[in-house]
Amino acid sequence: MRIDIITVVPGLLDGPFAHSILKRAEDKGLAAVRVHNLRDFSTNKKKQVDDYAFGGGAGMVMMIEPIARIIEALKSERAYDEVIYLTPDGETFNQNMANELSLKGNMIMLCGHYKGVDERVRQRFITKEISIGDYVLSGGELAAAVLTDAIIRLIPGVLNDETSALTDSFQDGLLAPPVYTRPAVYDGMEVPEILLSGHQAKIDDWRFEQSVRRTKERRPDLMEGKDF
Ligand code: 6GU
Repeated sequence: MRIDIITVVPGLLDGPFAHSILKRAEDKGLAAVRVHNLRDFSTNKKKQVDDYAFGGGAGMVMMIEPIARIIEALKSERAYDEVIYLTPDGETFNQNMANELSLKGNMIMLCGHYKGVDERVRQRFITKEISIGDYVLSGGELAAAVLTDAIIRLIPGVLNDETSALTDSFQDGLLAPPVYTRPAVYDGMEVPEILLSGHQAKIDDWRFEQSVRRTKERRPDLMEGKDF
């Protein structure tokens, strides 16, 4: 899978893909993330990528031509399954969407800025509009980093047993149970005895009960339609 991210602030995305699981995915050849500066595709001398809104009002609008140029250039190199626009008025991202997107081939992510993109960009090029939650960020870059992380770690072969996605919170629709490591006693605080018992079936039952309890307490909305 290749992810091409289009942004007016490429510096914001310098860090996240060079580390840890995302770096390993790239090193193994399972995923590649490339960041493109939209300004390099500006069609005028001033390297302008935004302009005043027709009809007036505060805030600039991202112009269609530079965006069209970079998307056409990318599409001439390879096929893309999705062109995603990161915007606060998109569909709210969740684990189901991450699972679905992890099965795709290549993707383009366009980061919104200013007052957003000219509506015709959405009509002509965008296949999905995604938000990461009900709050406003300065631009779509951090949202693109969030999607990229959530998607790439689900590609088969990226995670090993230690980091397996199968036991993540949300992967089975429940929050994860509490976890412990050495020491078995810290300043009088003991690890639940069952975890030291060696009875794997009982440990699995305990973890499931803890998951259900934690989900009921913290996220009762996730329990709807579940019969335990
Ligand atoms: Cl995708 N973009 C911006 N600017 N703000 C957001 C967002 C995206 N998702 C939540 N807030």
